[in-house]
Amino acid sequence: TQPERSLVLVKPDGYRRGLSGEVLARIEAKGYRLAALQVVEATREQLAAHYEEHEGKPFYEPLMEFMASGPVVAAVIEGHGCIPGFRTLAGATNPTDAAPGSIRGDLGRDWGLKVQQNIVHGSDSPESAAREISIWFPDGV
Ligand code: YYY
Ligand code: MG
Repeated sequence: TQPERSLVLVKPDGYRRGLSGEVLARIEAKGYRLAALQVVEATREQLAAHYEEHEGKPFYEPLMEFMASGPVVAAVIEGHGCIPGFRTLAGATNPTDAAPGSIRGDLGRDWGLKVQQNIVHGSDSPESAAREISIWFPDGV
């Protein structure tokens, strides 16, 4: 297989809770390389581009509001299989369902809100990864 890159976000809940280091440590412990890293407050435009596939869904507006509620850590990670590999590290979207050992399973929970606050985002395909990396790192990696 070819080495590949994925876009990872530590979402505002993870950042606020001081879990950025824990997430990055798990990525590095897995063996993926950090190719780019920044703390950033997302603009509405960035978030709209990032979540364009979800526009119109019931959780879209709460998701946008949540993602704009504070800084995120944006990272580009690199390694063979890192796109599906990070999805496995992250665990299921709903932290209640996420397996122990995963980031969402170990560190997340249901807070009774309109949107899942599930600590991390990871690209779901090579196409999404390329698109998302250009949104968060417009000057290149
Ligand atoms: O890729 P992943 O983050 O695991 O889930 P998506 O289906 O792409 O949804 C993006 C984001 O939206 C999810 O991380 C939380 C939120 N969300 C939600 O709050 N409720 C849902 N039923 C589905 C998604
Ligand atoms: Mg997704």
